[in-house]
Amino acid sequence: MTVSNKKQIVSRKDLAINGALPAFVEPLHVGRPNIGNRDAFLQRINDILDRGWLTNNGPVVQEFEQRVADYHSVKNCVAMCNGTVALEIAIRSLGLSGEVIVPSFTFIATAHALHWQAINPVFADIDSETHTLDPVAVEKMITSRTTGIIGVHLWGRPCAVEELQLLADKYNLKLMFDAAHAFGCMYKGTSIGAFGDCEVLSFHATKFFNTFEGGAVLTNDDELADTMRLMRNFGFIGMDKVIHPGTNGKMTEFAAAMGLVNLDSIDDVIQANIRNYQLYQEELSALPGIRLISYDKLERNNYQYIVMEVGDGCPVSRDQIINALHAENIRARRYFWPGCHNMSPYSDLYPHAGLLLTNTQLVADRIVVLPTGATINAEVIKIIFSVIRVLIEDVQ
Ligand code: T4K
Repeated sequence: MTVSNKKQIVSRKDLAINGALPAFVEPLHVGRPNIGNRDAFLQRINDILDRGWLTNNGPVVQEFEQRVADYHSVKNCVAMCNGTVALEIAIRSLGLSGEVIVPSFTFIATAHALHWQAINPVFADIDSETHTLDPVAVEKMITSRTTGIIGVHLWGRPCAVEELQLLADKYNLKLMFDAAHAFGCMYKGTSIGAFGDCEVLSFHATKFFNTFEGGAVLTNDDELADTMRLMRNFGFIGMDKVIHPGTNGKMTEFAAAMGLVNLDSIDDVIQANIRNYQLYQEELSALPGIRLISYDKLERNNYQYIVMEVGDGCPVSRDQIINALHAENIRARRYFWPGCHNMSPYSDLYPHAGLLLTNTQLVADRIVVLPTGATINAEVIKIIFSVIRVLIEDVQ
């Protein structure tokens, strides 16, 4: 099945001339949604409207949960209204309290999901190669108040899951993963969803796989899944009986319909992302001090993030590159600069956290995330690189 994204990029002949370089008429974004077959989606929406069952664990959500669980070879998928609420519910269902160790180099939702529940996120440093939690740094941050660890599979690259599990076992801690970027990704042949006590997906519009807004918790623990199902529906069991504290974390039937349609075109999206990654890689060889992060070719990955590191050997800074790209309407991003520890409220709560986050600071200052997805092609990638090349040549 083909991916029917609205064509966003105009062809080169339509590009306006801005100095020596063609500029994009429409902004070229990171995070353009991958949208599956439109007719199939509209058919599903009509069916939902005819049925008159819009939310509250309807048949489409149930079908969606089964398909996502099967895709990840995991026993339970508990669908939620977004990834942040899924994180909050997972954290609460595991009984986390006191301090929980997380990376600072992540989207702010990872830390906020803890702070929102009066739990202190304790930031541990990352490995500068993998960009995920460094288990040695994690161990140094464990105190008597620590109850858990949340690893983040950043860019879809799995954390050091085995080492983190050893630490969790050694110190009797819960271990969960923020797998917001890691839909369908694998580690040593095992799909995301099977690691730790549970793993949390995000289906936000900008993600590899989207349901407009949405999220889910994957777990092989049936009891935990049952608790989360209660918690996402106010703790209701039956019509009049509440047996657990809860909130409203439910996914709508419309969101699930979007997800089911997008699942059908997921292989096309991966192929487009891999093709783009390879094209970016080819262009990159000409540029000094710049490299793309790598993905393990032996493992399934969604290649949703084209992450460029601007190293010391590059004659221009990361921010000069970002500014040059933005001037050409290419909206590259500095995800996840400047790190959660430098954002409110954490910069006030832990003003000295940066002292122990050397790699986090180093990596956060180096990253440029470039556009990818089905709307990007070889011509666009060449233009993006010519913007960077011209900038570098200008200073050399
Ligand atoms: N954990 C991690 C590690 C995460 O990365 C995230 C979310 C979460 C947890 C929380 O999951 P959710 O609660 O969101 O399900 C975006 C997303 O809002 C956020 O979901 C995502 N991470 C984060 C990495 O990126 P922004 O601030 O970059 O969003 P925004 O509005 O600037 O959109 C980015 C670009 O995407 C825009 O330049 C244009 C494009 N776009 C965006 C939307 C919403 C579209 O083309 N169409 C759209 O509908 O945060």
